[in-house]
Amino acid sequence: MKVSKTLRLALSALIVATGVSTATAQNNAPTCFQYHNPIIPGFYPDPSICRAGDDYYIVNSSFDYFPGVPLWHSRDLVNWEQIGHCLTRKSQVDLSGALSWGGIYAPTIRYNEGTFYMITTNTSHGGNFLVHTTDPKGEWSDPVWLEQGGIDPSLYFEDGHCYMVSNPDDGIFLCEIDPKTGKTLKPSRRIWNGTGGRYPEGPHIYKKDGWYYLLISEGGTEHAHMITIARSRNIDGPYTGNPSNPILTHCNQLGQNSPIQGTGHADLVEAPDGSWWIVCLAFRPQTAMNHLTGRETYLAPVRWDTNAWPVVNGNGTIALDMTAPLPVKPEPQKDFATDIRFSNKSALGDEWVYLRNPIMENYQMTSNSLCLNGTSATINTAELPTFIGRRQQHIDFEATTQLKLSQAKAGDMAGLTVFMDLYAHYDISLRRESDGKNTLVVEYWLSSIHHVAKEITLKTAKPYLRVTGSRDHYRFSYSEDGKNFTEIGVSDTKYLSSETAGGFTGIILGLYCQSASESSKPQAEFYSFNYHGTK
Ligand code: 6LW
Repeated sequence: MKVSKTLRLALSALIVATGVSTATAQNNAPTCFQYHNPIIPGFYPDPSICRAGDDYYIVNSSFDYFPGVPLWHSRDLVNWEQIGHCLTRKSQVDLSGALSWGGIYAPTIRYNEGTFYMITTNTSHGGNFLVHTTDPKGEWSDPVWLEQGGIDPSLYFEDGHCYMVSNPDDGIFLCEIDPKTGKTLKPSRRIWNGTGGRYPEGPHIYKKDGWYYLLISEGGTEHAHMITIARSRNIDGPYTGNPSNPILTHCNQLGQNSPIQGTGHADLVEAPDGSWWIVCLAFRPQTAMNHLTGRETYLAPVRWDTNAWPVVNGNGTIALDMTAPLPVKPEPQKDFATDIRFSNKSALGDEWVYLRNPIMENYQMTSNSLCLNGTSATINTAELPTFIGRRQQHIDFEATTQLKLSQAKAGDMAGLTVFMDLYAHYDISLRRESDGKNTLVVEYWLSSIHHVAKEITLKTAKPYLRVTGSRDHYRFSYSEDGKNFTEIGVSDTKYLSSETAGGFTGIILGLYCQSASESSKPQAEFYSFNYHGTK
């Protein structure tokens, strides 16, 4: 066939525009790019993804932290910028008394006819609900409460109908709802029990080429986690499982030596170029089988086999370093650092979270500090302590702050905590003594065990406190000048791990202030906070 010069030029322009190189276009293979997993490191579990035009959005569960449900945006699937949270008001998210097993569980985000929906469960107060907005960067609606129980609710929209799936009674149930009122329009019915793995959960429905696909997780969110899928020609079923299930797991021989474990709780998205992608959670064991950075968000390519079943990353496992035919050339991935000199001219980034519903008057930005007002609610309680932190997102990291404690009475404290939950945290803090002096204290709280590792009297009123994390240890040091640091404590990471401490969260590096008595109102001025990690 003779191809005119104009047509050849037009073809090469099209090839460039679609990101397919001339060399690979000839053999029909798309261009591959490298990226690094996790795409969102740190405690950002239960990812759900949707696309609106060229924009992708991810949400994660948030448990007892506020605001609830981190919301991320990307245009290339691998670089994610947090654009806020879906649940920013107590009327949307009551976390009173919530622990790290409670609060907000797995959310789903969907986009339908100009509106974004986020559906989730408040396991501590009220159960399943959804919120909606036309502007995901703005405020989301008040909750629309739903009747079907279970956890991990998801939505599927088709032809003016809105369907909800979740997992009451150890099975996947489907109903039709009115998303504006929450009323059930067609009663709940069981549509699949999974392949027999425990905890069938995390369901999502998709439609492709006349099939309804039902993707779920089984095995529980620990090492036996896996993704399975079933399909039906009818949304009500009957659903038939994929003979090749599970389509993603690391609990088999292929995954047993991977630095990534617990792959599960996934969601699929189709890119504008017709390629399919899966986001899932997984964790990185760092000291023996223990992990501390929480369950994180990973990305892998999906292709559809000749029998119309999805295949994840070729063999059903994922890797830290990935090469995949991303729909667009990605920007270099960012390193998730925080460098802040607190002042009322500097806004706190979206990485900062509070425990439960914060008492906002206890957090004030001054001209040169973030001033925390301590109360008698300590970080060892399920009350509302004065606590603000950001996630540990790397196994190797360093976090440094500088602070001053004032208006304090004997026993009042403020400092930096490596916080898994109220029962498991390591703290480096200032404690006011009855003679008015400050003692620098390193202490380890592990359930019924409380160990004071070091107490030293300081000359400076404004010390720098530092924690350095590595696979096996957290090291605590301080400095009087911000340059020369002296190590004063080291403890094992494993005792704070999810495997030992439990809960669904990961380590948060928290700044806190608390009083030893009702009558005392200490203030801690934090001047700066720096967090850097390498992997
Ligand atoms: C979540 C469930 C799960 O709701 O753990 O890993 C639960 N999957 O689907 C809490 O994250």
